[in-house]
Amino acid sequence: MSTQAAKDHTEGHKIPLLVDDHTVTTVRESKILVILRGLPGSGKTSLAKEIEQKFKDNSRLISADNHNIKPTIRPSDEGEYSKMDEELNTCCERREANLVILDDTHHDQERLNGLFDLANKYHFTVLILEPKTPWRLDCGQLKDRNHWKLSLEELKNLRPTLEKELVPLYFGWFVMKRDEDTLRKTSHDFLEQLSNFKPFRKRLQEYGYEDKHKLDLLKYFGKTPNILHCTTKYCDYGKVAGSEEYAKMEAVKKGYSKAYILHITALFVTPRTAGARVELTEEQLTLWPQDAEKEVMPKDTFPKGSRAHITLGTAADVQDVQTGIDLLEFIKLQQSGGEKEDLGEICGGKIYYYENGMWMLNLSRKIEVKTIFSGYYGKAGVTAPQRGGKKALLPTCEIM
Ligand code: 2AM
Repeated sequence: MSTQAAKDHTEGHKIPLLVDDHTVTTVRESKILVILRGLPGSGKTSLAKEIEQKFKDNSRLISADNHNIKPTIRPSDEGEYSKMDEELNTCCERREANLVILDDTHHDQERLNGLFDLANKYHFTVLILEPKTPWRLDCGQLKDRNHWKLSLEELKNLRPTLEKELVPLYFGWFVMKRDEDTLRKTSHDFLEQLSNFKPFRKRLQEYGYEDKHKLDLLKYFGKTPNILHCTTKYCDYGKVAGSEEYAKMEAVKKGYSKAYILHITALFVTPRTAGARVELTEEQLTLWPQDAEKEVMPKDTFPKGSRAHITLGTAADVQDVQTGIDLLEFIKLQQSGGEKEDLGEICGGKIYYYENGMWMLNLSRKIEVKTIFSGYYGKAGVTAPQRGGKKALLPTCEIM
């Protein structure tokens, strides 16, 4: 790449992953799969190398060029990715790097789906990055720049698959590995203590159990998201109204790949869901959709960001989206000044009973979790079984 070209795609277009110190530190402690996407000659390789250099101690760059895979529109031949995939799988499985960078055109949705599955399997957060070079979609210029010597026609055939932005299933803040483990333990301990809490055992009817019996909340909330996250916008790959507009928002473009610290102020449990209430900062609120609250409770009025939460677990047959609705129910009760019972302290906070099996633990100290703002591109409904059982990793509720 010429000096001018390098300048063009770096100056003014630096992504948080490369220039934001907090992001750089967070990424070093995380598991991230960077998928570079774009036409041949658009500047992917330079960007890939720049990222690799920045994180040189714990990154691995895997390039389709190095495996001699020519980017074309034809269905990829069975074996052509086998060596590259072997390298990728080994790298993830053996934890050879915590930042894996894939340099390929990534124009084929089937290929991408396989990569999203792999990211899920190994618990990597995905970042899809595209070079910002002015010529990235200019086939006339790309013809002279791509080292595969693809013709104008071949490039024009590839272009439609790459000019449209990939809209994820949802955008959100993804909790980084270490904090995720701690948050899961905190949730585990809270659910365990609440299961044994006398006032809770006295009010089990809302959960469909006889009062005074023991209900194991860890089993009850048997489903938990594969990667803990706070959804900002559910897009269903662009099918949801307003999702393309959201993806194009300046704040979203700027915030993508950036690290944020989320503040958790409370944990809550209802007969349907278990969740963590998130208090958003001014900066974080710029990523919050205007209609996020109205979308699920059109008749009520809430301060922006009221629905912000992390789903910790859901009961059988309950969708994750219910957690945010349950949180808004709590806030509605708080707004109307309704009765709530103060039942003392457990798990580093004050526990309150509202009504209809709704419990909230207001934490005396906010929990801070490190996150990266990105999208979830894989299949819908990927959840993991609750890591429950007898063996709590921490003896009591530990608040970070
Ligand atoms: P959550 O954010 O409450 O956990 C995929 O379904 C993800 O998108 C889940 O994490 C889910 O809930 C979130 N989500 C937000 N709004 C949704 C909607 N309207 N339909 C489905 N899922 C939604």
